[in-house]
Parts: sequence; C-alpha cells; structure tokens
Amino acid sequence: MLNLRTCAAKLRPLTASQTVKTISQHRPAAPRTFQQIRCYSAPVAAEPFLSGTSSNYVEEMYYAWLENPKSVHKSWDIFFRNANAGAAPGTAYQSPPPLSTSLSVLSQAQFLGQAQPNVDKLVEDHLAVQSLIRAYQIRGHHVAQLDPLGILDADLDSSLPADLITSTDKLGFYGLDESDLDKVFHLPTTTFIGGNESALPLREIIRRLEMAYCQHIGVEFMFINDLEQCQWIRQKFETPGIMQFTNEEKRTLLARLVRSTRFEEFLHRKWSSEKRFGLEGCEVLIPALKTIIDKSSEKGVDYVIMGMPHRGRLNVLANVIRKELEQIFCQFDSKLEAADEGSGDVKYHLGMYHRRINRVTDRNITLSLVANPSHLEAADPVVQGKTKAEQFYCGDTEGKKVMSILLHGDAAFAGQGIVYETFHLSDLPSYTTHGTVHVVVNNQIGFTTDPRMARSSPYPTDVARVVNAPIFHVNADDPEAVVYVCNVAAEWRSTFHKDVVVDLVCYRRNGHNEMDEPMFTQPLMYKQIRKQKPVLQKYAELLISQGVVNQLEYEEEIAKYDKICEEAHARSKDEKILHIKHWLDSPWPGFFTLDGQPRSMTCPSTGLNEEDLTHIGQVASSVPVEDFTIHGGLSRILKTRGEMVKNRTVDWALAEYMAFGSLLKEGIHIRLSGQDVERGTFSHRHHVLHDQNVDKRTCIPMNHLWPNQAPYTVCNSSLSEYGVLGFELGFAMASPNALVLWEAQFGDFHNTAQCIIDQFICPGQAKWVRQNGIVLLLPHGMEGMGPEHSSARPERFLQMCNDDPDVFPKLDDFDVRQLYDCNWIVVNCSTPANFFHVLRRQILLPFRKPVSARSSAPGSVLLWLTVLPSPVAGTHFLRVIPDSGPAAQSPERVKRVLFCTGKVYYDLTRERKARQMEADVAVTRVEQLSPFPFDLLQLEAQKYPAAELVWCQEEHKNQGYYDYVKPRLRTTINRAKPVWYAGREPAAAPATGNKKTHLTELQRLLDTAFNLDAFKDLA
Ligand SMILES: Cc1ncc(C[n+]2csc(CCOP(=O)(O)OP(=O)(O)O)c2C)c(N)n1
Ligand SMILES: [Mg+2]
Repeated sequence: MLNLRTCAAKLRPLTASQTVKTISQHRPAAPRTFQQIRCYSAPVAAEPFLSGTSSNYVEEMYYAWLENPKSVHKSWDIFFRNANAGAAPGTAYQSPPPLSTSLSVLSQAQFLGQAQPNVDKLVEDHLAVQSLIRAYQIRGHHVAQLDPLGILDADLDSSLPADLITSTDKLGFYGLDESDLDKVFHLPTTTFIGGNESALPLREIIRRLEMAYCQHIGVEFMFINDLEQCQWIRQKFETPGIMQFTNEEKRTLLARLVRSTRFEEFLHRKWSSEKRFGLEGCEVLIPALKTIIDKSSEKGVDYVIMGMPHRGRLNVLANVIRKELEQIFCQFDSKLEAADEGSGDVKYHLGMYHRRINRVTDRNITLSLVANPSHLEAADPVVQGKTKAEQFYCGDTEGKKVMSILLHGDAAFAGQGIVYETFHLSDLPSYTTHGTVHVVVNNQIGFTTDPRMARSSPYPTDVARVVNAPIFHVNADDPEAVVYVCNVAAEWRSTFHKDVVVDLVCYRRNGHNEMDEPMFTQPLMYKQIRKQKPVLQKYAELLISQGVVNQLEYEEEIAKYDKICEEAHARSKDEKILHIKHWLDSPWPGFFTLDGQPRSMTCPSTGLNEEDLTHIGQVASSVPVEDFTIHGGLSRILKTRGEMVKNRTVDWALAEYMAFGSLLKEGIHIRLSGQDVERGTFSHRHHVLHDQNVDKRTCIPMNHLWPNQAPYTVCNSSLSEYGVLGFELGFAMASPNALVLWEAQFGDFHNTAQCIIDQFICPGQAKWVRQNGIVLLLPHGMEGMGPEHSSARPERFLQMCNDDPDVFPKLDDFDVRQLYDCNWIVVNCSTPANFFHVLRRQILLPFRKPVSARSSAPGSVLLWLTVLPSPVAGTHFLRVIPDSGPAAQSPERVKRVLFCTGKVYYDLTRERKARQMEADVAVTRVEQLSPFPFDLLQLEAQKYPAAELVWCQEEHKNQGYYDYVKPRLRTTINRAKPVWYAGREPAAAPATGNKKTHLTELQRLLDTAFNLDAFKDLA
C-alpha cells in the first residue's frame, strides 16, 4: 500500500484544464496513439494489412478479442497475442493457417521466433495501454484499501500484482517508462474513465483507474461472461465523479449511523454482560441495508425477505425492520415468563414480519426477517424458498416486487457448503428468486480463527463467482463508499435480476460475543482495534468539517435517539410476559383465529366421491393435448393406469395423482420438488410428458384437470438435499393453502439435509411458534439394494418425536388432538389408499404439521394395490390397520400378534399363508408411528387376550422402529406383557450389500415371527 501511495503521488493528478491542454498539445505530435492509427490514409508499411479505413475494424477486433479471444479469427488471435507479448510492430501478423492445417500445427514456433522485423510502435503502445486498463479492471481490487484497520489484506495476499502501476518502474512491464506518462492515448470502448473524453494522457489514465479500482471499493467482476453486464459495472465505478452525495443524503447517512451506533451502546450500558453479538466495528451495516431497501423500493419492490446470522441481528431488527424497541428490550429481562406454547428461542434467533411506509420512497414496504437456528447459513435456502413462494403467490414472475437479502459472516460464507448449494439454485427456473443481494459482514475473523486458517480462497466471497455474481468489496469505515456500492448492488439486482455480493470489510470491536476476551488469540489486531476511532465519530467529523452538519445538530441527533431508547426501555418494564408470537416471521392471516388458535379441532373425511376419482384417473392415464407423441413405453404405463381406473384399483402413483388432483380442485397449490421427481426415481410417476418429436415440448396432465384449478408445480431439482429441502421448507412457510412436498431420491439421502430436519422442521413450532405443513417423501424398504438404497432412517425421525413413551395420553379425540400436540407426524403407509388419505389430511387439518412419509421402495410399488372403495367419500386415513382375516374372526384363539409397519406386512402375510397360520397369528399394521396410536393399539392388544405381542420389522434391531415402538406398546398394555422382537440383528450399516445375505436375513426374521416357541425360553 505504501508503494501505491508513493506512486500515486508521483503520478500527480492532472487538473481538468491540464488534461485538456495536454491532449490538445499532444494530438498533432503524438504519432503513437490509437487516434493516430485511425487517421492514417496511406497503407501502413509495418503491417501490410493495416490501412486508414481498416484500423477501425482492427480496433473493433481488438476489443472483441480482449473480451473473448475465441470470438475472432485465429489469425487475429495470433496477431493480438504476439502484439501483447511484445512482438515488434510488423512481426505480430501471421498469415491464417490453410484450412487443412490443424490448430496444433500453429505452435509457438509461429509466434515471436519467426516474426518479421519492421516495427510499428503504434499498435504496441496502444495495446500496452489497453492491457493496463484491463489489468486494473481485473486486479485493481487486490490493491484497494479495504481494511479499515490498515493491517490486513482482504484478499489474504500482501504482494502487489505485477501489472498494476503501483510504482513508476512498473511501467516497464508494458514497455513504457516515465516519459510516456504525458502521452495521450485513445481510450477503448471498454472503459468509462474518460467521461466525455475519448483520449487521455497515460498519467491521467492511471490516476483515474486508481480512483475507480484502488480506493475504498474493490470491484470483482471481470469473470462475468456477459459483456453488457461488465460494461454496466464499469460505467458505475469508472465514470469520473459518479460517487456524489447531496448534503441531504449525507445527513441521512449520519442519522442512520447514529442509530446503529447508539443502539449497541445503549444495550451495552443496560446489559453489559448479556450476549448480543454486537455490531461494533460494522455499524455501517444498518445504513447499508437501508440503502439496499430504499433503492429496491424505488425500483418497485414492496416485500423484502431477509436472512441473517447472529451478528448485529438485534440492531437490524430495531433499525431496519423497526421492531418496537420495548419488545427487544424485554427479551433481556430474565424474569419475564413465556406466554406461548413451545420452548422459544434466544433473542438473536427470532424472526419478524413488519409492514410499514418506507420514508425515503413513501411506498409501502413489508420486511420479514426469517427466524433461524444457530447453524450458520442454514437459513439461506429457507429464505430463498419463502421468497420464491411470495413471488409465486403474488404473480411476480420476474422478482420485481419481492426480493431477498441474505447476510453472512465472512468465516461462515466461505466455510459452509450450503452457501454454494444455495447459489446453485439462483438461476434454476423453479427455484430462482430473480436475484439476491448478499451482504457479508467481513470482520476478518470467525470466533477466534484468523481468515488464513479458515479459508483457502483469497476472499470469503469467492463462492459467488460460480454464478457470475459481481462482488463489491468495500472498506466499512468509508460510509459513503458503502452506501454507493449498496445502491449499485440494488440497481444491479433490479436491472439484471441476478445475485450480487457486497463485502463489508470491517472489524469486530469486541470479542466474538460480549463475554469473550479477544486479546487471548488476536493480540495485535486488538491493539490496533483499541486505537481505531469509531466510524460514527469519523464520519461526523468529516461532515462537520465539510459544513454539512454542525456539532450541535450532531449532538442533538444522538440525544434524540438516546431518548427514544430510554423511553422504550421504561415501557418495556410494563411488559409482564414474553410473547414469542410477536416475533412470527410468516403470519398466515385468516387461517387461525385472532388469538392464533385453529378455527376448529376436527378434520373432515379425506375421502372423495367416485366421480372425481374416476375423472382424475382418466386424465392421469391420458395425454390431454393434441398432436403430442409420447414414448411407446409410457403409452403402456398410461394404458395400465386406465385399466386400473376401470377396475377401480389404484397403485402408489395413481393414489398420489388422485390426492394431488383433488386438492388442486379445491384451490390448493401443490409443489413437488426433488431430484428427478417429474418422472419419479422409480419411473412410476410420469407427471411431465415429453413429446418424442418436438424438443423441450412437455405436458403436465395434472394442470389439465379442472377449469379453475390451482396450479401444480412439479420440478426436478439440483442435486442438493440440504439446499432444496431448506428451499421447500421456506416455500411451505409462506402459505397454509399449499401442499409442498420434497422427495428424497432414496430415503437416506436426506442425511445431508439433516440440519434442516433437526433445526427447522422438527422444532420449528416449539422455537418460533411457526407451523409448517411440508411433506417429506422418503423412499424406504429393505429390498436387497445395499446399505445406501434401503433405509430412510426412520429411527432418527422417531427419536425426535415429542410424545412421551411412558404416558398414555388423556385425550377425547386422538385423531386430531394428538396431531395438534405433536411436533411432527411420521407415517409409513402400507396401502396406496392410506397414502392418498394422509396427503389429503395434511390440508384438511385445521393446523399444519410437518409429515415425513416413508414411501414405496422401488420393487414394491406396483404390488401395493388396493381396492377403490377405500378412498371414497366418508373414509379417512387409517392410523392402524387391524387384521381382518381368520385371526380377527376368532381373536381369543390367536397365539401371537405381530405388530409391524410398511412393506414387511406383505412378507409376513405371505409367509403366514404358506405356513397355514392365519388363525394363529394376527398381523396388525401401524400406519402412523408418530404420534403413536396408543388408543387403537390398546384395542388391538385387548382384542387378542391370549396372544403374545411381537414387534416385527425388516430393519436392523438398533434401527427402524423398535426402540420407539416398544416402550409405547408397553404403555398401551400397562406393561402387562412383554413385547418381543422379530427382525434383523443390530448392525452398523442399514443393510447388507449381499443379495444372498439379504434373503437369508429375511427368512430368519420370518422364521422367528412364526415360530411360536421363539420366545418361550426368554419369558
Ligand atoms: C454451522 C455452524 N458451525 C459452527 C458454529 C459456531 N459459531 C458461531 S459463530 C462462529 C464464527 C462465525 O464467524 P463469522 O461467520 O465470520 O461471523 P462473525 O461472528 O465474525 O460475525 C462459529 C464458529 C455455528 N453457529 N454454526
Ligand atoms: Mg467474521
């Protein structure tokens, strides 16, 4: 940096008059500028092909080549590369290769070595200056003064790029020297540093490049593949004098800094030992966010959905979202009792929803901050999903009205893979939110870890480069530079509808939280921080020196805000209880009563009249558009569906079709997302038909069911579980009147989405009083397909259910009340009809709960036929399916009841038949595992007084359902009898990879299940 400043001083800026003078002085005498090439009228001796008329063309070629060398003919490519590499004029040109010559023949030998003498310095110098300009555009950010402390390199690299003129001797890199500084060069169309001028002296070119790229803003954008977008950014940062602020804007900025700074100071004064993850060192975040919101509001946005981590969250709630201060302050009162159901969350995780007038634009704006867990960055896809849903429901197909802002810490942005997964959703048709503004609070530390130990990339923001998002690094101690880039970022989003990153390079004045001692680990950094003047003070001094405000006005602004805080604090003492529901990020107006209760506690029949079922079935087995050719194999599948409809039977896919189709008729939007869901991993679904003759022509019959039906969205996702499940969870947050389903390709692939399951879906209502009706479809079944294609890990879901295994619930109505009390529902349907009912029940319930549904494993799909009367009107989901055969007819004679769930039922009944034990052994299916059907299973157990009770599962003993079911089953029978186990042995892996072992294991468990002496010795 020292070097740069020395150089900048040497390259004395020219005044405007000097510039003009120099140009006019030099024009006639400077034969080496591009301007001169344009003026040639006679053939140029050095380059046989250059003429006065062709030089324009050459220039165009050159710019095109600079953008993309492959866009010009090979001969031009060689010419420019030679010239760039320092070929003497006249030697850079090589005649084009004959058509028969392969490119490999164009070896290095053809380059400089064989070049002709006869130098033309005109082209050489011109190219040198073009390269220099381009070097600043590409690498200027590496020398920008980004660190407010002046001790760190934001790009983790203290070396200076060789091609930036950080000292005059570096001119030699371009074959130039100090004597060239006053020569005038024509400016290419790929720069805006000239303003209204098309040529400048080299000295001024360098000065302006330094002004644009090497001050407090570092712009990273040259990796963007789109020329228009690059030009847009260049114009925003290169145009001389573009960063201007009116006095009014400066005063607003100061007032916002006052609020941001004094808020933290107030909290510190009142609760000095409370954790709040203060914003000190990045107070500029508040004006930054407000600027993005103001500009976006001016461009038409009226709903902003935000996600952010701990740092500065209370400040954002207070000063950006405008949560009442007393609501924030009373969160610090340890004596207040919680008023809501659920266990609540710490104050710096809570969400918020607020509609107000934007004072700058005088337009309505709704702001929502999504509640999040401690798990950094996990909220990113959730925010995106909610944003997509809000856009969808208000018909905002281009993201002009609803947008998202995501905040990140530097360490988390670089370290967490979910950031990358979320970026990859940003441009997918069914997942795009049409551009997100990302703001990184880059305090150059993560807890106690230095950036050098925390990331391998130069900047924490490099992950954004994968989607061609421009990245604006900015020194957070320069509030005007921050506000400027935030304006540009918001404009970028509204112009191109693509992601953009603002990297606020700042520092963290205190420890990680207010109780931490940072000097243990970062002593020198913190010695410097102690000396650092707060940004508010610096900016106030600047504005006072400029006469924009006076000392008195400044002090009054501070006193005014301090008074607001004091008054709110006094009011907060009147609060008697804490209401988490005041912190709801996604209210569902009209769905609940005014005090947040369900409108009823009943669930209507989930059955459907036969006419509708038949109609859906017919559409599901047809191609509802003209001249559409489907694959022959698919025709056969549809024909089979048609026959099922005629025979009044349904398979798994048809049951799902009927559930979806019926809800669409009732105005419920359905969104099914996941990897390959359109066809279905097991080729059973086929919700999107593809014309075999016309590329990309598709048809979704589900959208051709009813005249005024709700829309059906089915979308193949990117190959991400964490990101996509988070996204769908966010989508489901937006409205209770949608059925949102995420399907895992195989059940256990949800492993990598575990954070969304553990931190959001399972405890979401308990932490944030926020209901969610998302459905997880998790293919599951032991079919010999190996350890990773068998188990959807039901044990994990069951272990996280909140029902007490030892207490028989005292409820009048288990069907609905038990669902209301639970944190989520776990089902494992053994019939397509029950699957149909459980999907419909999701929507017909007067409240919303997440469901994880273990669904069909591949081989069994078509076996699970059921007879049609089951889903018809008046019927409902069966939590338990009792035995209905000979055992049930003479229950007192039954010797054993096998309780089971899912597909193993079919293995058991087949075996029972083969062994002719239908009167001896009853098989009872538990379809809803959680909440546990204590009531129905008690009846089952009582029905067979003489029978042994056995839990039978195909999963290994330490997996599956056994650990969950056993204590609950014992509770239902008042622990009167043992509950035995028939199933696979405990194991480390979910399933064997060996087919034979698989079958042996299956036979062994069936043997145990039907060996009536199996447990004699154990009793
Ligand atoms: C996924 C995850 N891992 C670890 C943590 C523990 N943790 C909380 S804050 C923090 C440091 C975060 O650093 P950074 O992202 O730079 O944010 P800052 O605190 O500096 O604002 C860590 C490691 C966490 N909350 N989430
Ligand atoms: Mg940090």
